[in-house]
Order: sequence, then structure tokens, then C-alpha cells
Amino acid sequence: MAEEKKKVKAPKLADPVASSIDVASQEMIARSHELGIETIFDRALTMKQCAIGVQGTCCKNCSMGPCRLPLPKAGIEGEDTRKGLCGATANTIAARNFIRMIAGGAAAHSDHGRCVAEIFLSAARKETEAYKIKDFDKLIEVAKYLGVATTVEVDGEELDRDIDEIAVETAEVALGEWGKAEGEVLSVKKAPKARYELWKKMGVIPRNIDREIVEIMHRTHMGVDQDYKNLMKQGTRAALADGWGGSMLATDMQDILFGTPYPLQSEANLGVMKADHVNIVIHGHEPVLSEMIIAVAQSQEMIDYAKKKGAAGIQLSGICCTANEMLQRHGVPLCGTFLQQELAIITGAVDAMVVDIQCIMQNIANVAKCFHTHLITTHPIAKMEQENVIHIEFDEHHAIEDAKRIVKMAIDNFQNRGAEVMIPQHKAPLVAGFGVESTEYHLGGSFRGTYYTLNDNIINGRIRGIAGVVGCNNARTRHNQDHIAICKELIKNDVIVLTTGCTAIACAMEGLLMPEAAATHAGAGLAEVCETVGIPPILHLGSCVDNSRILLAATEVVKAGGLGNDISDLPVAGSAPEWMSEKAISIGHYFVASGVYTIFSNLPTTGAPVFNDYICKEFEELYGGMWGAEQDPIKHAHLMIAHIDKKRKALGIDKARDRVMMDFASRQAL
Ligand code: NFS
Repeated sequence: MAEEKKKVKAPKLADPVASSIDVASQEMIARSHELGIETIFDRALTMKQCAIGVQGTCCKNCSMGPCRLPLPKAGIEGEDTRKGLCGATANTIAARNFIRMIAGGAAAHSDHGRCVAEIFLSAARKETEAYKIKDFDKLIEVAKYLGVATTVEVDGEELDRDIDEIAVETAEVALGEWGKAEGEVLSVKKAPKARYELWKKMGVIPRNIDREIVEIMHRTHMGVDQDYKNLMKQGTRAALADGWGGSMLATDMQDILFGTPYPLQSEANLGVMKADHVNIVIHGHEPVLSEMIIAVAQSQEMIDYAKKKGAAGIQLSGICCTANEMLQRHGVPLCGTFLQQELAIITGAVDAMVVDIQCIMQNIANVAKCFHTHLITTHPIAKMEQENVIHIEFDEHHAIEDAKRIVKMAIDNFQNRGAEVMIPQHKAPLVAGFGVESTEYHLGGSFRGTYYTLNDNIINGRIRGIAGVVGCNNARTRHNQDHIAICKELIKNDVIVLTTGCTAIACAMEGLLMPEAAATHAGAGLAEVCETVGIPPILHLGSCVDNSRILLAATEVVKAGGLGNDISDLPVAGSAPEWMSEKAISIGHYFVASGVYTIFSNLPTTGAPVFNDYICKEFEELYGGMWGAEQDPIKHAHLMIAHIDKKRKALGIDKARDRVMMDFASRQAL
């Protein structure tokens, strides 16, 4: 019988070396096979991508579909006659899908921001013991741009206003940015004047944060907006509501509550876990949770309790952007990137993995089931269906108690570890915690107090330009390979790199966030600047919501003078080589709309060539920034460098560069 003849196929297993450039990850992928535990690397072999979805031309916005409009193999000659049942063209479908991704990403960043705003309001009103205002300078700065008075006039004299009053009013105004009835998102005015004026002219200034996201959902509903240009206009407005609104407010309010980061040292990779310690891994995005766990895990009470239970101490570490948040403010080590979340548990050494929101793979529950690991969800909007998952809801009114419960649970679990503990012995040192303020300190003149020194070095050509390289890991590409290849190629060519998110973690794991990396990897000009001021050639600026720090750093460069009037004049470019999340599309688009050439490995728009050209070519005419796509990492980096050189030429500073071109050997000879 046919059925008897069927052979049971062995599951396809990922080749560890082909899956990741990182040795620690390779070891853990091999370990997963020894233990018979499936990971995303294996699933990427069996689950094939849908080619039409990849092209962006599958429409499932109504139940007459899905209507699928693949690009013919031979391309399109003459008129493009493809249409869905309702007549929607490939351009309409791809544009709708694209801006729905922007809506998803903007919603994720901005809802995170709203949560921080609510806690900020609680702290300002002194309704919570757990959260307090930490950075008063930042509070005053934010109060000012939100139009909150920071002084009062008494008898004709201008006096400082009561700080508690300022805090409450600032928090109220901030929270209002999500749903106010009139006006525009106030933080957008932080952009260079020329950029703000351009957005005004184009009609893309966001009115409030929620509204722009809701309007995308409306306009992409069946039978509403059917003009790809008009759809992209709304996509632009929502992306700006994210980058210059929800994300920027999230960053600023996190700095107010938890402190503005300054450079510090730490370590990265799975090897930061310790076999004799209770290992708690925090994974997700909101520092609201991790700040409390840090406070509790570092308390003498909990350390003593851990010792009583036979552990040498408590080792905290982070995955994804929570890792970056904990690192930049407390030096807590990075456990790994998005693609290492299952691998961390496979060490057998994780006593608790605590998660909140975003980028949490549901499969970690299945992996945790194979070990003693407690998997704890904490957020009311992010639960898991698997039975082994414990839900402890985190609330600002009893945050310390919640954190204590979680940490104690991890400690109690230490004694339940099996014999299968295997922590890969690989980690790298790093320096992180850069931001607008600290970059000013390191690269600005203390005399002028601006980005003068940075600008000066760009003008004289030691620094060729600035690149923002950010974003995720993606199981369809070799883990970290493109991040590292692109970043190395950029710094080799004297382009200083600003990084966030999982790219930042990847660079950390490779040792590229150390000042010493300048001598070994950077071009002569960039190396000289880095060595003089003592910074790495790649600066870690935080989590993905902290991409707003890159926007503001670019704005400071414009303000410091000598490099044009707008971000689009600067020799800068952006990249997200291993992107996978909708947040990356929102980030990419607010960079494009801010005037930056932004290049991804691939874009979900190739099935609609006219729409693809619109965002990759015509957009430059409209906004001075445009999208690009290139899979080969070296070509990818050189597209960015070519754009930087184009901008240098337009600024008339291309000649200066030629003068200082010296390779390392000639410097040494000198
Ligand atoms: Ni960014 Fe952070 Fe990583 Fe991608 Fe996910 S962690 S918010 S989305 S995967 S960089």
C-alpha cells in the first residue's frame, strides 16, 4: 500500500555555520540538534516564503480574496493589466500593504511610548512609589518643547516654577499627544526648520499619534484610497508620527524617568550568563519592567536569598531592545539578538526568562518546556497560549512587589536545573550609552558646546559621513553576517556608524563597539578622530525607539553649521540589512521622509514596479530622501557611500577629502 511505502522523513536541520556567523550561536544550534529541540533556524528550512507576499502584491483586505498579483517572470511589457477582483492594481495593493506595515510599526513604538507616558504621569502625580523622576534637566527640556511654562512671574520677577507642577503638566501634555483633538504633534518642531517647512508644504505633519495610524487602517480598507501616491502621503504622516512623535516621546520620557544614558562598559553574547548564578533574562522592549527587575535583583535581600539557595549571585542579561535599554542605563550585559532568544534557553542555564512586548517568538514557550526555565509574561496585551507560561501582570502601582515575585521565582528555580547546562564561552567587551548629549560632549567643542568638532571633521574629510545602521535579525539571512559586513565596510571607508536595536547587539558581539576597533577596522581619518576623542567607530545609541536619538543627532549636525540647512543636505545614509519587523518599515520611512537615503536588504514592493520606483526614485525629488534595496552587503555599503559622496560634492567639500586620504601604512610610515 502506498501509505506503507511512505518513509518518515527526518526533520531538516539547519547547518549551524550557515545559520550564523557567531560561534556562540553556532554552538547552541548544534546543541539544539543534540537535544532534539527545534528552533527558528530549522523552521526556516521547511517553511518557505510566499513569493507573492515577498513582492508585496497579495491583497487580503476583503474576503473576496486573497487576490494575488505576482509579477510575470518576463516582467511587464506595455500596460500592466493585473488587477484584483475589485480592480485594485498592483500599485494600490503594494502601497496599501506597505503603509499597513508602517501602521503596525508606528503603533508598536507609539503604544510603548503611551505606556511610558502613563507611568510618567503616575510618577509626576506621586501615585506610585516605584517610579520617580530621575533626570530633571531632561524634564525641563521636554517641558519647553511641549510648551509647558518652566518659570512664573512674581511681582514682575521671573522665578523658577515648582518642579512638581512642571512634571504633572508636562506628563499631561505628553499623554495628550496621542489623542488631542486639534493642532499637530509638538515634537515634530524639533526637526530642522527647513524640514518642518517642507512637511508643512507636503501636508504630512501628524495631527496626533493615534489618528494617523487609525487613518491608515481606514484608507486601506476595501474601496477607500486607491491612489498609491495618496496612500504614501498618509504612510509618511504616520511614520513621522512615530519617529518624531511616539518614539521620540518614548525616549525622552524614559530618560526623564530612568536617566539619560552616558557611555559605560559592559559585555555581550550568550557567554555573559554564569553557570553558578541565578540567570534571569529579560526580553522585550519596555524599560518600565526591566528597571524594576534591576532594582530588585541588585538588592542585598535578593542576593542573600540567592546565596541561601545555593547560587553565587544573580546574573541579569537582556535580549532584544530591553537588553539595549538595560545596557545603556545600567551596564547590564547583552545576552543576544532577536535570533538568539531560543538559544539562550537551550543553554539550560536560564532560571527565568521574563518578557513584556514585541519580538518575542511564541516558540520560546516550547523550548522552555524542555528545560526547567520559567517563562513569565508580564504585559496585559502580550500573553501566550502554552500552558507552561506563567503570567504575572506588571502594574506601576505594585511594580516592586511584582518584580520581587518574579526574581524570587527565578531564585527558587535555580535548584531545579538539569544536568544539561551548557553556556557557550563567548562574549565580547563593549562601550555603549551614546546619545545626543554624550555625542555633543565627546565630539563637540566644550568651548562651543555644539557638534562643531564633528562637523569640522566631516568638512575636513577625516570623517566621510554618518551612517545609521539599525534593525533586526532575519532567519532568511545568515545571522549577523550583513550587519557586520556592512558596518565594517562603512567604517573602513571613514563613515562613522550610529547603531541601535539588534544591529547594535550584533556589533557588540563582534567587538566593534570598543574604541580599539577604530585602529583595526576604521579608515585612517575616522581612526584618527576616534583615537583622539576615545570613542568607538560605531556608536551604540540604544533601542529601536531610540532611533529618535539619531534623528536629533542629525538635527544637531545641521544646527552646528557648515553642512547645509536640512538633514537631506548632510552626507548621511541609513540601513537595516537584516530587517524583519513592521517597526523597521516605519523607521525606514521616517528616515526617508526626514531626507535620508535608506537602504534595506529587500523591500516588499518589487511586485509593483511603478510604486517601487515611486518610493525608491521619485521620493528623492519630494523629500530629499528615498528608499533603496540591495542584498549584497558590500554593494549595499557602497551605495550608501556613493550617496554620502554625492552629498559631499553638493556641499562642495569633496575636494577636502582627497587631501587627507592616507592609508594606515602611510600613517605608520610617518
Ligand atoms: Ni527593533 Fe527591538 Fe530587534 Fe528588530 Fe525586534 S528587538 S524594536 S524590531 S528584532 S531590531
